Amino acid sequence: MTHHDDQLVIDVISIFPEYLQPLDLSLVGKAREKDLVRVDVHNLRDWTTDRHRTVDDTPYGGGAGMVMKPDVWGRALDDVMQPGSHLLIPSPAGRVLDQRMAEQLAQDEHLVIACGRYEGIDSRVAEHYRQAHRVTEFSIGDYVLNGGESAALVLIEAVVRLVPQVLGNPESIIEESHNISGTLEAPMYTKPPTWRDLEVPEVLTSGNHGLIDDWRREQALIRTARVRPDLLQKIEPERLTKKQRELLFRLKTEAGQDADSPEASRN
Ligand code: JF8
Repeated sequence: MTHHDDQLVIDVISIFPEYLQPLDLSLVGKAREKDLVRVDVHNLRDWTTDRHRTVDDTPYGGGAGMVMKPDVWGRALDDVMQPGSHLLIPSPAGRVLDQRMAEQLAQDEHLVIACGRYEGIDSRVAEHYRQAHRVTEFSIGDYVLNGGESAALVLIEAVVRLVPQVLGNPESIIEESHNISGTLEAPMYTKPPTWRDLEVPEVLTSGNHGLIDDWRREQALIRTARVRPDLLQKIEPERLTKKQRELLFRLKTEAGQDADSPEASRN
């Protein structure tokens, strides 16, 4: 298959390449079939040199668990990294992945994701590649995983859906960027209009798109205040209507008082 200069290329290196099989499916799988993105998964053990294909060793300074050997990672990365490559290392100590970071990564030409296991990769690997490349340690959230593979899956899905032409339906992208007011989305409903005695909010069946738009913006703000009061502070009031700005001000005042109330974990 041919390679274009504009195509995003993602190389993933892992001792569990089978863990990345979901990348053959769904949105990412289709983007790969259409050659909108190239994703190559490599087995780190291909770069071992000993009979047992060893990738780990005991930590200097002692402690529980094992650390991944820098020499094996060095051979793998020397083969895979190109002059403009961006090296990404999943780590619980990394910068937390957010939409802004995904948007920036979607602009890159070559991402290399180094998935560690055990207690992680010898710290000199990141230090070494930082001398000639961009190196970003990233986390997908404040909880403990056993390795970087699931974080790589999350990052790849977040990035690949932003590559032009991948999301066949540009309306949903426009709708999202429309929603960079920074709120969560309003609740959504489909048919039937009554389900187990629960009704769809009447405004949504009114056909009045002005009213529907207002209602959704209001619900989005209320929901954000309830579930993610931390996001309220990041909303840009310039992007809101006068009515929304007034609601935001009220919600902020209330959130300031009980951001930790049981209400905050409801919905
Ligand atoms: C790991 C390698 C992670 N949000 C996150 N929690 N834990 C991890 C993570 C990443 C890499 C390794 N253990 C060994 C945990 C991310 N990203």
